[in-house]
Amino acid sequence: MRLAFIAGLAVCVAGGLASAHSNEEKISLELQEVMIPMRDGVRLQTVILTPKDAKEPLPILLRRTPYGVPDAASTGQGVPAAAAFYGKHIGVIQNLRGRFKSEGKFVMQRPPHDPRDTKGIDETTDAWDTVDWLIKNVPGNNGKAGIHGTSYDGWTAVMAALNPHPAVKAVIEQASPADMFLGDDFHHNGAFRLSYGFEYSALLETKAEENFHFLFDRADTYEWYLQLGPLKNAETRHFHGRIPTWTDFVQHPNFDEFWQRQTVIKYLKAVQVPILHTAGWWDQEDFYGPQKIYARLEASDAKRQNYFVAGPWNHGQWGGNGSHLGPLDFGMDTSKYYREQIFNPWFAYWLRGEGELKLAEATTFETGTNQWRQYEAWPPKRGVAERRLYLHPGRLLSFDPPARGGDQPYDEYISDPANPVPYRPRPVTPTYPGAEWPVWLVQDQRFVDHRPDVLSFETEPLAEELRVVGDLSAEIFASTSGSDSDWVVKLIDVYPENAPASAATATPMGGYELIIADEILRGRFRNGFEQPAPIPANEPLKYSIDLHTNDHVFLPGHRIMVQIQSTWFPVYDRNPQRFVPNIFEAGESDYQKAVQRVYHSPERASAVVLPIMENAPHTP
Ligand code: PG9
Repeated sequence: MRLAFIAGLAVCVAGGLASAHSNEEKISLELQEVMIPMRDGVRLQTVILTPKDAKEPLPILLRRTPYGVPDAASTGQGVPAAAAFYGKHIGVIQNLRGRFKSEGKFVMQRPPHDPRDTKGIDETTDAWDTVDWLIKNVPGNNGKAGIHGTSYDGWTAVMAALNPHPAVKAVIEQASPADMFLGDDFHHNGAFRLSYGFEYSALLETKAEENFHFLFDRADTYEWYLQLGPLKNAETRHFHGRIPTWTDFVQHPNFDEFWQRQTVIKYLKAVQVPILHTAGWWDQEDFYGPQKIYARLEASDAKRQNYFVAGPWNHGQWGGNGSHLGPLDFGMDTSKYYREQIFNPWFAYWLRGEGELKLAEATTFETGTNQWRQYEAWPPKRGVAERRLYLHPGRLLSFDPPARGGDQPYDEYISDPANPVPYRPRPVTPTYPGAEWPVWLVQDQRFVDHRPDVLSFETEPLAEELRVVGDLSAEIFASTSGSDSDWVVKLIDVYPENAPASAATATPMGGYELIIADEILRGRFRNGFEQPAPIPANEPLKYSIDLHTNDHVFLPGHRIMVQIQSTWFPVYDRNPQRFVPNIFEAGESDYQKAVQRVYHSPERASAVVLPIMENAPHTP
């Protein structure tokens, strides 16, 4: 979730008038709250922000959200970030059904209705009805509408794009989830995102008129979740059947019809309206979504209206200050660049007919060297060769395959659900509204690499830079003494010992271990997500793990590291390591220690597969 982020800009709303001003400009906005009727009579709470002294008809820019709309007393929560933006659009923000004063029932990621049901409603019809009403009822609009939003709001933008109202001329989705079982907020590859799933469902479903923060009675939620014990205790001790999304988690532990109906991917048949997808390399919530949605639509983009942008951001950082993330300094305000060079010109072109659209198919920020790059395809098709970086005995990594006659075919550790690897340094503060959650993916991984249940394999310092551009994966050969297991792979950039301190935060960077790509796979789903299957004990098996997409340069003197572990807590629940049909119903005694072996022999050569680009591409 990302609430208001208004950079370099103050927005005051008083007596129905909002005024947005930076040092240079002051724009007055008329704030009006209306209840817009949907086709089934349900009315949705909607705020309309109209520039006061508009000299010409303006387009409408709509955002649909479960998180609340600005009111006259607020400071303009969630209003687009650049002041210049205000004067040029009629901003509209609407609460989804059942949230705040909107009527009807809130359904978490309500799937599209059955097309045979002529009276059916969903987020696509609600967006359609809203735009229709706005175009007909808001004075001074130019008949065109754009839709945008981050995360949940980004997903509602994608849903609107499935069957857009004819007035909708352009969409920007930022970090829209694509699939809640495979890669976004609630599960990754079937592994349940415990702290996120628990806290987020409580946030939205405890009270209709509030974003509710669950009250932990411990400062360290690592400890709290550990003491919760088996997942079934969440229901008996806290939720008591009152949080529908939690009930859904419990009832749908596999990629069944429930999750398959919810995934937006299957509804994306063709590009219906120009659409731009925005992803953050260190997005802690929905990095999977925008890349998969872009890729799916790209397969049917006859008119070339589907675009991809990725920057060095956490979840929603494009709306704020993008000059650094944690200690990583990017040498420029990358978010400002995005807003001024991409977001604003996109809507100016499609909604107001201004300028030319000079956007490359893909615009990505290359981390390591800190430069924007443009590509004619994503992932790039030209100049990229796949190379395997192999695990070796002695905790080494190298592009050479493991040699015959190596002394030790595997490394081993004990994974203990009673002592899981923390995903960020303790105390693990609640997900929201803390400052730690947004930066956990860039935290120094040295806090775990000495643990006996984390295997770290490392290259020698690189003699030359290594440019990783495109899609990455891991192929890990591993065994467990249990009958179920999680496998976590992290690809890490290890800074040289003499690296200068961070220009942004003065953090010492010598030896810093920065995650570049990461993922978890729940072993029971190794053959498919619909049917879990026990793992045969002590049998080495191949696990293929998608490490998604990236644009990163490992600089000379840096090392590459791969960390492997079997717990990542409490962002992921603990795999009991004894196969049970439904982990949400596992008992205390199902949680057992397991001996894990990761192989690096010639027959079982575990590796990460990297797309290496030899020559630097074009810079905008
Ligand atoms: N990541 C959040 C979310 C999106 C969709 C469903 C559930 C959670 C969000 O930031 O909105």
